[in-house]
Amino acid sequence: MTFFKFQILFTGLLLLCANAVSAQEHVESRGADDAKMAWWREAKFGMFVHWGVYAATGGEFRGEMPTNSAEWMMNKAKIPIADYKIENVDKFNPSQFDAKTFVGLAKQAGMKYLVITAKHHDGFAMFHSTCSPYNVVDATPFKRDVMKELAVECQKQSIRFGFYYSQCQDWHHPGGMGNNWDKTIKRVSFDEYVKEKAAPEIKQLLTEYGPISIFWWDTPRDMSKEAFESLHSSTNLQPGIITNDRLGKEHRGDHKTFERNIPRKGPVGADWEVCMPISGSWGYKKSDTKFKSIPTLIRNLVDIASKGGNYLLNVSPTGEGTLLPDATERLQAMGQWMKINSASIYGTTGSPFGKLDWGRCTKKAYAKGSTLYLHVFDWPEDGKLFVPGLNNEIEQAYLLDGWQALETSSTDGGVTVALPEEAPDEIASVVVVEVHGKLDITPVLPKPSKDGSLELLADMAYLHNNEGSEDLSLLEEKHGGDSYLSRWSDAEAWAEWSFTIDKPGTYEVSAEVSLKEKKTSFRFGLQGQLQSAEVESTGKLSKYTETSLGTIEIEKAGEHTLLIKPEKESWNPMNLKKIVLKAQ
Ligand code: FHN
Repeated sequence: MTFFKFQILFTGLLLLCANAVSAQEHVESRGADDAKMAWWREAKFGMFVHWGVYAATGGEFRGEMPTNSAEWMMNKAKIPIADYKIENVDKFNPSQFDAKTFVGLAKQAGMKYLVITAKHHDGFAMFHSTCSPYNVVDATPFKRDVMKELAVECQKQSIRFGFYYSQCQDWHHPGGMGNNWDKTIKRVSFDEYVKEKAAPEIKQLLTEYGPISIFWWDTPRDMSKEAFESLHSSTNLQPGIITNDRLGKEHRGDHKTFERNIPRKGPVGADWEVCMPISGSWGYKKSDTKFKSIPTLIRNLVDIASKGGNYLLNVSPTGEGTLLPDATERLQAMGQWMKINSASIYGTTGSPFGKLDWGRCTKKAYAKGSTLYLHVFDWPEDGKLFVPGLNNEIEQAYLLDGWQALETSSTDGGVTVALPEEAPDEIASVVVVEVHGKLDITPVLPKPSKDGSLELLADMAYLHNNEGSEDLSLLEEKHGGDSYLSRWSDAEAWAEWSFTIDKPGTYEVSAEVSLKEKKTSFRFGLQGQLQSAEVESTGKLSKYTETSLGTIEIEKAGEHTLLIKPEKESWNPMNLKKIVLKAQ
């Protein structure tokens, strides 16, 4: 064995021991439910499954393809209950469905939990409901309890199992919400729907399908206290079950949910998850070709983990009960990446750094030190990976793939890791840096350039937008365009930028914005020193102009935060690309 191979082997043995020791000391608490949430925080990556009778026609109705996601076809095409039964329910017979194969795909992808739609808005039960014959066993030619088969198989393959249940919308039951098109319905109250269907079905799901780890509510609507309590109390039937924040508007649940979009930063001190379809539609839609690329999916997983969240990636079984090749090949590719790099995802917490130009960071903090997992998307051509603001003494550094030891050096303002010429993985290569002692990191904030101007870009903002609501989003313009704050319809939502300056003084503030309406007004400035500003229309949202807002006084050098807050009475949504501060 050459010396080099011996070195790798020896380093590898050292690391195994180090990780084995440090893994027992993994210390990071988020509060009261640490014990309950422990497996979920460790898991980081789950499979979401939207499967229903809409898959029988791939979301199509009598030759037409309704808009929106396939599971919404009954609503979007205003399909009467009787016709939905004829075209979808009566045709649902996924003869190729095999729970073992299906759960195996999730496991092989590196997913540790699976959440499936037991009942979606169409009201159809994908389990043998004992309170409504409108279910997969009694009403379709398939006659099998899909939920039961998956529950058993998940247990066999050690995948945590959970249900999605649309507790308010039900386009079949006469008391359910959402069906305003079928005039044959003889309405009853919502409370009767909860009493007759939702509550008993949820109770059945939580008592007849073995250990249920997750209950995923969706599209909350106002309801009576009694209705809420009868739904919420059911979850006590599964001690330790984890629920989301979508049962009721005020109900926090155990974790926040972001949908389709990854927040710029994770909510502080909360558990949260991003759910996202692997393609465009949640349910199988035969016209849906918008499959996300393999690099996008892997980098999404890394990005979300680097912000402290979980990734619930959705797949859409077809009317035959299988996944499209586009989906299986993506899951397999994610599994290949996870086979080598899962240590940098499972059980990690969010990055201690600000924005990193070359990629993302996840970490594991221990009593005696921390392990940093540097996910390098853009491999440096000069072989030098600069980690800004890292002040700790480095115990060791190595590539996660193959354990090749790497040299590090402390340079001004951080640590440089010497990398080999070739990146181990073109999508995301993981460099592991073990540091000694409590993490000591100097935040690297934007600061003025030599000419005294400071650009605060949209993607540097922290958005206060009800944790990821669509009402204020950061959108990345494609093809090298700039990112911009958009869809700012919520006057309660606001943005802030942290920055640092060396020179106190007067700074002119301007903003690059676009606005369709006649004008809009907001307040801007440092915390506690806000002043009003007004912006005139630029004609259309795609036309930006740089507008001076006025000047602010910054009395001392160091870190500051600039805010932009809509004036509620006279706010109109504007897009914003950047704020520029210029020393006077
Ligand atoms: O309306 C549903 C939609 O069909 C899908 O189930 C998503 C998944 O999170 N939830 C609702 C839209 O927010």
